[in-house]
Amino acid sequence: MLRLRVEKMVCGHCVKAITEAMQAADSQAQVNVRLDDKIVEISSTKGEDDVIAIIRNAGYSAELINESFA
Ligand SMILES: [Cu+2]
Repeated sequence: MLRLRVEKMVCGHCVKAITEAMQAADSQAQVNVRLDDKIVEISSTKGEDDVIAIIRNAGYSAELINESFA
C-alpha cells in the first residue's frame, strides 16, 4: 500500500476526482481517503511514480509518506 499526502484535497469533489483518476488507470485500485488528514492510501498494481503522476494529472500534487513516519 502507498500512503500519500495530498495537500490541496479539501472536499468530496477532490476525493471523487482522485479516486476516479486512480480507478481509471487501474480498475482494481483500492483507494481509501482520510480527508481530515489529507491522506490517500492506495493499493494498486501501479508503482509509486505512476500513482503520483496519475494524481498530478487529476490536478493535485501528492507526496509519498514514508511508512516509518506515518
Ligand atoms: Cu475539493
